[in-house]
Amino acid sequence: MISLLDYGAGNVRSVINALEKLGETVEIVNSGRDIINADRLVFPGVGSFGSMMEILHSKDFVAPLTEYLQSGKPFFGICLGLQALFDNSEEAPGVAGLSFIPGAVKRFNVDLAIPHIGWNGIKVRQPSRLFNGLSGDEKFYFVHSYHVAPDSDEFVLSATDYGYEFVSAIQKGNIIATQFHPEKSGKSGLALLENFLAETREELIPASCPDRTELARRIIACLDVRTNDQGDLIVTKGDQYDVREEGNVRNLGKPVQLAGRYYEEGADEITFLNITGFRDFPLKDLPMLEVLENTSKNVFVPLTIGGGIRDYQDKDGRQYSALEVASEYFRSGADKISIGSDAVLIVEDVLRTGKTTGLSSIEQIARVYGNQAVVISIDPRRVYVKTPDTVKHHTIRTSFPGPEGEEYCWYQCTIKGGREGRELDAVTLAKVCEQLGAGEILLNCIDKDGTNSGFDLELINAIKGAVSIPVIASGGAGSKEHFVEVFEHGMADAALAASIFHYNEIPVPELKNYLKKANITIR
Ligand code: 1PR
Repeated sequence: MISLLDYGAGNVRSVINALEKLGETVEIVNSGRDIINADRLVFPGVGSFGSMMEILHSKDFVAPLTEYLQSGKPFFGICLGLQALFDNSEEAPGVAGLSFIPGAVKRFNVDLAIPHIGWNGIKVRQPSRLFNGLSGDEKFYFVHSYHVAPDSDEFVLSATDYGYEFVSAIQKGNIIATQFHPEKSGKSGLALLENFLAETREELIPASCPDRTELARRIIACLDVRTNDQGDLIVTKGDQYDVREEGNVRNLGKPVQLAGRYYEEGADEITFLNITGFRDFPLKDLPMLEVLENTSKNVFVPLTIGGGIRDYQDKDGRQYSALEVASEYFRSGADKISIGSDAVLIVEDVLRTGKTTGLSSIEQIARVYGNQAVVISIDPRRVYVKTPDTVKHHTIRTSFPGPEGEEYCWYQCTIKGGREGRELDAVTLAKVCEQLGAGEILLNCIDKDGTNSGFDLELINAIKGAVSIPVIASGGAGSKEHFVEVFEHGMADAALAASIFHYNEIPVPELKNYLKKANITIR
C-alpha cells in the first residue's frame, strides 16, 4: 500500500492510475496522523505555491509533513510537491515553504514560451535507484513556469535545459522529488516510478548523459467525439468542420481504443473534443466521462478534454459553473481542459467593459488548477479584405490572396463549432486569454481542417508573435513535410492532427522517424 497526499481539488487521478497500474493499492491521506503513519508517501502538487501552502496549513498538514520528511521514510514529490520542499517561491512572495532543502523557487527568466510544457531530457548528477533499466536519453513530461534553485548542488539529482540549466529532480536520502511528471511520461515515467516503489533496486547513474537537453516538439493526436444518430459515442472527423457524409456522421472508431492505440504508437498527448458540447450539458454526458476514466487507466501521457466548458443552468433552474464542469473532467482523468466558445464570449465582455471580473471560466479554472490546465481552443476562419484599414481587426498581408485578389485577411473567431462568426479576431482573443490566465493555445483553422493541404503558417505565426504561451498548430496536416514546415517555418510548439492518424495515412512512429531525420527534436 502507498499513501497519497491529495490536498487539492482532486486532479490527482493520473498519479493514482499510474500507481495502480504498477500494482499498488493507493490510500488517500485525510489527516496529519495518516501522514505520520504512512510507510511510503507520494505528494503530487496541484495549483499554485501560495494556495498549496495555504491548504496545507489550514488542514494542519505542515508539521506532520515535516515530521514525515525527517523520518527518512520513502517520499516522492511531483511538480509542486518538489517546490514545496524549498524555503519560498517567487510565485507567492512572503509565503514560507517546508524548508526541507535550502533554496528558493524562481520563475523562468527566458525568452521562450512559458509555461515550459512538453517532453524534455534530464542530465543525471548522482546515482539513484530510479534509473534502473533507463538509458539516460529518455524524455519526461514537464509543465511549469517556476523551477527550484537549491542553495547548493548537494541534493541535485538531475538538471534540464530550458533557456538555461535548472534543477529538474532532487534526492536527499529516501526523499526524492521531480519537477517532471513521471505519471504522464509514458513507459519511461512508469519505469521510474516502479524503481521508486521497489526500494531494493541498485543505485546507479544511467549509461548515457546528454550534454544539453532539448524540449521536444509535441505530436498530438486529436479525437473529435460525438454521439451518432444511433446514439453511440464515436470518433468522427469533419472536412472544414462538416462531419456528415451522405447524411450520416462519419464513424472512425471508438474513443478509448483509438486513444490507446495512439498512446502505444508514441503520440505525446491525446486531445478529446466533445464537438457537440455546446448543445449538451456535459455533466449529464456520462459516456464522455467514462471515456476519460477508461482512457486514463491505460494512457500515461497528458489528456486534454474540450467541449461545453461554460456555466450552465439545467432545466430545473440549478446553476452549474464552468469550474464544476471542469472539475468533473479532472476527476475523471483529464490533465487539461480546453475552452472554445466560452473564451470568445468572455473576451467580448472584457473588451466591451474594459475590465476583467475574476469570475470567468478561464480565470476560475486557472486559479484552482493552475494556468497550465487551461487551454484555449480557437476556431478561426479567414476573412479577406482589400486593405487593412477597412476593418478594426488585426490583419495580416497574405501570400495566398482571396477570391477577388485581396492581399489582406483577418482571422474571425467562431463559436458553436464554427457555426457562428463573431466580430473578434483570433490575435486579440489569444492575447486577452493569455492575460486572463490561459496556459496554452490550441489553434485550429476551419479553412484547413480535414483538407490535408498543410497548416496555415501565416495564422500560426500571427498568434505566436502575439503571445508567450505555447501554441499548438491544428488543421490541415496531410504529409510529413507539413510537420517539418510547421516546426521550422511555423514556430509552433506542438502540432495536432486527426485525419492522417485516423485513416492511418501516416502512423505516428513513421512521422516521428521522419522528423528525427529532419533534425527536429522529438520524443
Ligand atoms: O466551443 O468550448 O464547446 O468546444 C467545442 C470544441 O469542439 C472546440 O474545441 C472546437 O474546435 C471543436 N469542434 C466543434 N465542432 C467541430 C467540428 O469539427 N464540427 N472540431 C469541432 C474541431 C478541429 C480539430 C481537428 C483538427 C485537425 N476540429 O479537432 O482535429 O482540425 O484536423 P485534421 O488534421 O484532420 O486537419 P466549445
